[in-house]
Amino acid sequence: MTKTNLVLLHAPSVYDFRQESILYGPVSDVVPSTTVFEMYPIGFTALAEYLEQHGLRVRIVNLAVRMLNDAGFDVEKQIRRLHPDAFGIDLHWLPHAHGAIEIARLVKKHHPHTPVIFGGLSATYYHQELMDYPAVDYVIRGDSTEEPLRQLLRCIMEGREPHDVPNLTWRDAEGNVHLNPLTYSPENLNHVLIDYSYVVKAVARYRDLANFVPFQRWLGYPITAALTCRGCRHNCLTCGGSARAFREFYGRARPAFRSPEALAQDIRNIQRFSKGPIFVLGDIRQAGLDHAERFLNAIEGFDGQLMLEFFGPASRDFLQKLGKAAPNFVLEISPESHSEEVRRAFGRYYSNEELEDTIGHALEAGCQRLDLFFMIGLARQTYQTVMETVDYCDHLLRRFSRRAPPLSPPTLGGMGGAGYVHPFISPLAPFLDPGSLAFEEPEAHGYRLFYRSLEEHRQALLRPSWKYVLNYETEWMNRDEIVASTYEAGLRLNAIKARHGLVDRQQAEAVEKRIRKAVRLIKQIDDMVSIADEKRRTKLLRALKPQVDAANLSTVCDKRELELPLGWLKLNIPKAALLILSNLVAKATKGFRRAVSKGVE
Ligand code: B12
Ligand code: SF4
Repeated sequence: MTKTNLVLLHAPSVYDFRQESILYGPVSDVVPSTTVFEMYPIGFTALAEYLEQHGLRVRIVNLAVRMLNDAGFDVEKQIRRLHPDAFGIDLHWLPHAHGAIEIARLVKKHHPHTPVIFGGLSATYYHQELMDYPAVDYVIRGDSTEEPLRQLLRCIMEGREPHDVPNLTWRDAEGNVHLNPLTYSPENLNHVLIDYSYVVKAVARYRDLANFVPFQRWLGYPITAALTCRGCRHNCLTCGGSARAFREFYGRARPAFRSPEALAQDIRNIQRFSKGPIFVLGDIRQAGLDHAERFLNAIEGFDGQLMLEFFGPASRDFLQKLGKAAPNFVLEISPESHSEEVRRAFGRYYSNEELEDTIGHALEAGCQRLDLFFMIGLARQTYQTVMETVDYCDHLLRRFSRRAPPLSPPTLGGMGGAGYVHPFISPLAPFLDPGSLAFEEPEAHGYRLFYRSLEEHRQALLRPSWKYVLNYETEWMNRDEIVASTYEAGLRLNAIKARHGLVDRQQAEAVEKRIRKAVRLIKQIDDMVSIADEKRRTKLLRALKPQVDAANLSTVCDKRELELPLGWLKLNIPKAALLILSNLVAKATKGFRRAVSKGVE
């Protein structure tokens, strides 16, 4: 078999979460991942596809998902078996600060001479500090690393020093650290392919599905994502992916958009192998209404489930056009708070009236379901305002009680079938994003930070409960209040959802039981933390592990509430096989054509 040039490893948030007793809390309740954050960055597939098109061999190994799925999975054995020219590890999300660095150490333990490359938004932010860890050799900065990574791999394979590789932070043989300029930041997103065709090919090539699965429940709920852009136009207060953060830390002056036609093609390509919902990441209106309408024209007639996120209200006219183009559409909006004052302080400038108009227009346009996300830990938000947000959810559920038309294809599986509006509330956790306005100027925005450096965050991830992991508190709520209001809001919203038939009685009872258990555990852990004798403290915390593990998943809501009902056929294996075959044929014909043209020469 041809040698693999690069292995991309995705680490769990905490290594080894299977041994540690940590009450992670509701940190991942509203994303598909568990608290291990086992989902790898969408960029893994773009990087792999790009490098393969340039003649390099790449393999993805999702260590986090393997560890989750198999308690006996031997990470070191897996790492020992791999022999690429280089390893790449993502530190995209800061919650991987512990796992990513530990995995780098293990790689160096078993392959001391193989380079370790880090990348992702958090790696970019902390690139200089990462050089203090001997297991990390290179950091490629920025949001578009396909081409710099290709150049670096060539240097590694040819034994050259990478002085000219853009965006690279590296250590030379004498131990000197070099910061190459952050100059590579493509204007648009048309140089990469983000349709998972690499994954489909690689699964067949390596006969290995287990390492490519993006998150634990994916085979049962194969949701995929299509990326509209890198960067953002907005400046939400707590977001490390804001326009300002991209400008100051990731080398991007303005967002890079994928052309609407290419985006529509990505979605159609995904539909060839997956019948699951496709989540279009980033508001399609960000590049302007013309751009959005070109997308609607290009996607016209799409019959799959398309989930779109709107960063703010939309007009009746636009929603009607959307409903016509993609009749099975689902929307996600994050008003963050019912309070217009809190929402404004966050950086979202619209009223509840505009929000409710949008909800109504969307329903009228045939929207199948509308998810609303509210957050806890915001500027100007008090315990009382959090509870009022929950009351507002009740109001919305009463106002929009009309059932959405049934989803097609047939509604089987999933949990979120009933109802139209689905509200969720969860804490800003575990970390306030580095690079966000609130992180960079905490006092000016009413935030107080507990940790700033990468090392502080790495260590914080080992604290026994999410209250101690949180890297911030606000002028309006301290850590205890953030935790308490989260659980109280969770209990109240759960009861409201049960009353409106969004969750059945059994499920609501299970959620309530889990929340009450988590509240008891938080208190017990607080008592243990104050024990001075470290040995005794550790022993008591370890004894709590079975209970902690049971309380860790889906705390303030059931994760399956996020899911749309699906038909029986979720992954279209015959079509995926056909896709692989057509790729192989295309490759062979290309080789044949090259040979023929060489012969002609
Ligand atoms: C889309 C998105 C998601 C999607 C992720 C889809 C996916 N699989 O990637 C979903 C909704 C699932 C999600 C979840 C989360 N997200 Co998010 N997300 C975003 C968003 C809106 C866009 C990200 C994006 O544009 N990616 C595209 C580019 C930038 O990344 P990429 O293509 O994947 O990778 C490129 C580079 O990063 C780099 N790279 C990445 N990995 C590697 C590895 C190597 C070796 C190399 C060389 C390069 C490299 O190269 C790639 C291609 O060139 C940003 C906000 C923003 N505007 O950026 C937040 C953002 C990235 N998310 C964030 C957070 C905190 C989270 C969560 C932790 C939230 C939570 N508590 O649940 C989870 C983590 C989920 C998990 N891992 O399990 C923060 C991260 C801040 C930080 N520094 O930690 C951001 C900045 C803002 C925010 N608060 O939402 N997110
Ligand atoms: S939270 Fe705000 S700034 Fe961040 S990606 Fe979303 S819209 Fe952009």
